[in-house]
Amino acid sequence: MNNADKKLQAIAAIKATHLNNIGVQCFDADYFRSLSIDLQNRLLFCINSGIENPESDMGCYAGQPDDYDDLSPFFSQVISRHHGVSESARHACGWSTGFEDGSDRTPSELDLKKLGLAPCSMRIRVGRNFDDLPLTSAMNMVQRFKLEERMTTVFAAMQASSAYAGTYHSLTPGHANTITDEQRQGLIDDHLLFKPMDKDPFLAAAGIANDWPHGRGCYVSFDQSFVVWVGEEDHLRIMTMQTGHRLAKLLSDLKSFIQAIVLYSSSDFALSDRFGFITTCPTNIGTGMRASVHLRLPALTAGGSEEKVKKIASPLGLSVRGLGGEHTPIGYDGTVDISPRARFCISEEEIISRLFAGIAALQKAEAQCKAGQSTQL
Ligand code: ADP
Ligand code: DAR
Repeated sequence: MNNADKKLQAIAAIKATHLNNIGVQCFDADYFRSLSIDLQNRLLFCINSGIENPESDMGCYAGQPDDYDDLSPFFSQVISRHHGVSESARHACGWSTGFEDGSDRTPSELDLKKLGLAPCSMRIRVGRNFDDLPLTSAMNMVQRFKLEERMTTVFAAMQASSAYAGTYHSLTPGHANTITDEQRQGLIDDHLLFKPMDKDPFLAAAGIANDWPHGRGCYVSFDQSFVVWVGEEDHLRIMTMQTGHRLAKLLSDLKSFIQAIVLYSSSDFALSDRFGFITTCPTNIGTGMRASVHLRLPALTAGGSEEKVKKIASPLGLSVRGLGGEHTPIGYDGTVDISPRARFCISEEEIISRLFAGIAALQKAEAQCKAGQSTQL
């Protein structure tokens, strides 16, 4: 039995037992057999993480920027299942690379002070990938060094900007900007750098953690408001993190920061007419945007569990993560990471509007819980 047959056998077994594994569930053997050998290999590459980790939710990652379009019968099903859209859905890309339309649709309000909140830790990030390199799952060491070198040049150009001037911290051994383990841990504790990737079974099986930690690092502006991750799950995670109330300002600041990066880098981001901004994981396709606020909900998290928050948040289209992000525990004081789940077939402006509405609803539920009332939203 050849390698492909073994994989097909494994897929059939997982399909029968793991109904939540979207990548495996959307794999169709007849479609697979209709493909060229090259596309068959690319499709098997994409679902390898779901095969090696049957308990996956998404169960697949793209390997090449063109995978979504070249394997669209598969990926349109995956996207439909995860994002709750039709298989023919197309993402209208408002924030195209050059922001050609120049329009600013940022909602003017969305001030968290109106909800009676103390200054909050707010963060908006987007995943972006260059269109002239494989995605992080399929890069080799040379390509990872090429990505880091490209961004080192961009970060050097940024020193001329008072808003974005900062420091690049490399995880690459021997890099001019390489940092110590203590410095790395400090950046992680401050939420400025991603967790080690080599121990994540999903990322390891997908190839995303290959060559760890070579070609990885993070850029942090001197005021720590603007951050770029290099070589994590996407080529770039571009983000702004600020403590305050004004969500709309964060969105506007991020848009300007992305524009500066586009200006300084002589390469284009991978962008599909149908799927929007290309990301390694289909959960981020479209806008690539996650907008989050750290919210203290001591009544709803009494006993240290976020289950009650999730029960309220899920119907509101909100994800609940821990203090350290995905797959981490909530804060000892009941702080949780709240963000809209939607990334695809939604505008960036609508994402922060949903975040604001979600926080308002959770604040109301917290007050009801604190007063001993049942949470009625
Ligand atoms: P991503 O948001 O990039 O998908 P994670 O959920 O793992 O990845 O979060 C990455 C890091 O960003 C974690 O350290 C997490 O604590 C931090 N983070 C996310 N949202 C906020 C926020 N609103 N304020 C401060 N840190 C945040
Ligand atoms: N754990 C993987 C990926 C889920 C989405 N999270 C990302 N992309 N960080 C799964 O397939 O469940």
